[in-house]
Amino acid sequence: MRSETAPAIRLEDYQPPLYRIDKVALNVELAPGATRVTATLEVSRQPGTEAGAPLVLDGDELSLAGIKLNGEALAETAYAATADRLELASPPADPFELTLVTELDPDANTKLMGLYRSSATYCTQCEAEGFRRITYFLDRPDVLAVYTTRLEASKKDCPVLLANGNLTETGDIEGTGRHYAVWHDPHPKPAYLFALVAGDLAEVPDTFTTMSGKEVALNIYVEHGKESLCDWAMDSLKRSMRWDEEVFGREYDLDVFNIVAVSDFNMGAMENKGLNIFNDKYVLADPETATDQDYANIEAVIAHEYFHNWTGNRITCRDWFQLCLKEGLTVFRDQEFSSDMRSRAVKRIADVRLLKSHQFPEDAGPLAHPVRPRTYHEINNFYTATVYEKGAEVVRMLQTLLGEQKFRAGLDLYFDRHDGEATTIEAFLSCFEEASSTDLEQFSLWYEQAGTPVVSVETEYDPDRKSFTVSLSQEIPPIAGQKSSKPAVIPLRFGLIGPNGEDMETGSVEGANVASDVLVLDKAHQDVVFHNVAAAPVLSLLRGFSAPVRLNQPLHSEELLFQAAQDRDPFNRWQAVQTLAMQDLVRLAGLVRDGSEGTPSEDVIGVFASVLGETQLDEALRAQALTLPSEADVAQEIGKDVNPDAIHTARQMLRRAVAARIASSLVPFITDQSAGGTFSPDAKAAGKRALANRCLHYYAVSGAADATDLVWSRFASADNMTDRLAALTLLVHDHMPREEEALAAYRERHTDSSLAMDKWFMTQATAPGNETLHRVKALMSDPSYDAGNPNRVRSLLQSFATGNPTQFARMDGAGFELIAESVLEIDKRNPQVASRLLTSFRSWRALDPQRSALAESALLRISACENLSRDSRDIVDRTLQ
Ligand code: 0A1
Ligand code: ZN
Repeated sequence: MRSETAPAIRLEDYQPPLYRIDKVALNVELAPGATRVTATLEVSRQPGTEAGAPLVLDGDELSLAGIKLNGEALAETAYAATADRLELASPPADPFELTLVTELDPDANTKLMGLYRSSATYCTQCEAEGFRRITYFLDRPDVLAVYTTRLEASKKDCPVLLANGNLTETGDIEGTGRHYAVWHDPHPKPAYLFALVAGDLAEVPDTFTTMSGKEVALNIYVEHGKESLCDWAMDSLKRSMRWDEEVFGREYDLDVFNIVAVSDFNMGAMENKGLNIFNDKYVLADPETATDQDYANIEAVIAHEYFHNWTGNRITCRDWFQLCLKEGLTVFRDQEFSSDMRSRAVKRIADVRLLKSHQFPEDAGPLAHPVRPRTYHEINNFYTATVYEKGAEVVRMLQTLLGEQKFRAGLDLYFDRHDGEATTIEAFLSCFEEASSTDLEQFSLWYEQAGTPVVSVETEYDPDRKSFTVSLSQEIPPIAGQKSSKPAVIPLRFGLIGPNGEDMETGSVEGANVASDVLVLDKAHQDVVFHNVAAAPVLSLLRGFSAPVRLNQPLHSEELLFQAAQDRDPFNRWQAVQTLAMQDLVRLAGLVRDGSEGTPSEDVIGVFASVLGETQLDEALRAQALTLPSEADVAQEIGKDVNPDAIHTARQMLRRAVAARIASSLVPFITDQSAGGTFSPDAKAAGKRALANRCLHYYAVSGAADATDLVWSRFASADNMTDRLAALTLLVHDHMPREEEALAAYRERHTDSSLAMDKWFMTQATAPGNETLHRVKALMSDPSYDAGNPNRVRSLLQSFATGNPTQFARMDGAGFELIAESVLEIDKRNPQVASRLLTSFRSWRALDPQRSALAESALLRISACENLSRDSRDIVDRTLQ
């Protein structure tokens, strides 16, 4: 029997809860195999609820071992309990106390939702609907309760007992070898923010004094022996706490802030109140095992989870449709934090790269959905790039449209007005409307409409009138479930670059609302006329990527070359270089596909060569500019009939041509970095490494006689993971002579670090070439691989499916088959990891007919499977629709 699609949950059906639960007292008696949870709930009717209305609590794979009402055992006829539901047919009219006992087996919980064990540590994951796997509850974000949690466990196995809030009591249970701890969290919270941890962990302590002088104890808990890997995470935490005070006036509100790193975790991290639980990948770092990218990610994720304390925890979501209320806003906040810690331009480029490579394809394919979806079957599948990254772009546009001051005033009003509430996007936007006296009704379409708007631009300069006309139009291409769309409010940051490279002053402007350097496009078509423009300008539009749109602006290569050299907006300089490269890659890929000859454009090669010498730009920016669009980016630009092999060949051609042109200038950049000195993870030092490694990359590709020696020596002598991994990737991806030797040496060196071994798996899984598929299959039986650990699965299989376009979409269908089989296998134990892997098929319809037929048959195989999880059923159904 085919597994059934779960019923659709719709935003329009939202009803407030009939009952409230004001207090929760949990007593969790932890023991391997059998953990007993006693939950005492203070329940009362919501105003308007009829006396005796049934109380229906959520459960998931639960078994009820006891139930009492106001301390008295309840007759069997008074309730009905199944694994996923507990109903009291007619509860008392007055507030009452309901005591529930459930028995759990955390060791058998392979879904990593609810209470489970990672290595020997007990931990929880309750977002989105994991609390109902611990006890029966009104498991929805608009039921806010004050929690007191008593934990009890073997003192030897679990010396550390943690839960949300402040520690109020500890003690031994005489003669049993067991002990307990009681934690009280005074802040009412939804169940998805509940957490507990128990285990034998090392504590890394520190303190932070808040802006009002309160001392907060900070602790990071990790496996013993990993204490020295927590310095960067702790430093990032303290900087996040200070920054949120200085930039947004937000102070921390408990006596302790605990972070626990676990090695088995479905997502990146979780913002549980006062007890953040992290995938260890976003905590542990030292130069030996972490790249500069890892350091940047740790800084960003630590900040993200901490910032949730206000945007998510103090003010939470009314229902899961409002997920972007906390996620979009918190991503915006962590992006701003990283921009302040590092180079703003480089951070913006990295964020836009991520948006274009992850969110744009999502928005153009079968899994497209609005930033605030209107319907879902499985909420776990909506922790997407659209909700997170596009959600952050929408907040950024709000800031651009209102200006920084009014934006801040709106946010202050939001914090004041909604503190302690579970609220909505409408309430959020109202605060900005009021604080800025702006009507945001049309703006709110950004939350309602899926798809990426295409903004088309034509310009005309009239030398007699000295006027410059910009004709703009916007349209969202039709996507599944959305045939038509309304014009959005699109802030376009711009400049008119004059012949001398400076931005020109202009006279009056007609046809659009223009405030300083932002032009607002809010109609389907708009002609904007600039008067008193002294000479024909180059229009630099969408500076800083001021809106998440695709820009269709037909600039000649001379104009792009001019922009690449002159634009005072670093983002658009970078963008101009990318656009030039992209145009050439699309042209070359077309020629290769048709079996024709072609050579890369001299102009494009020239522009890359000139970037290297732009010493006034910082190294990180030059490294970004020297990076060609990825194969996936080119595939997206081509959009249909995609042939990944042709794209790969085209990209290799351009890469080699650039390398040949700049080879003779590269060595000083490469060796400059080997000079050594103490390692620092700061942005400046990381930028230098990035540029050096980019140069090493081109040197290796140039085929210079000593290229292998240079790459090998970088690999062998590197004193940090960034350099070592960059060299390893070149040796493996370009199949250089010492490839195997390097892989063996790396393995030998890092065999004890699973995070470093993830990079070893990923490097091999993303190597182009036919033999990769066999290698990936062999690696699945490697002793260091563990199919039950989400990080390992992501490093080997997810990176193969998303980072190796030619091999995933092999012409024999074996790449799709491997992923389909793996999805089916993983789905049995961990549906969330399986369904995420399955999303790698999302662009299958854009492939050429032969490949898309192969992808479809792999998808149909998955779809035909009996007992598919709700998570994977939802994704496969939508992908095939
Ligand atoms: N809220 C967390 C991420 C998270 C989301 C979903 C999860 O399970 C379905 C787990 C964690 C964050 O934004 O960091
Ligand atoms: Zn988040």
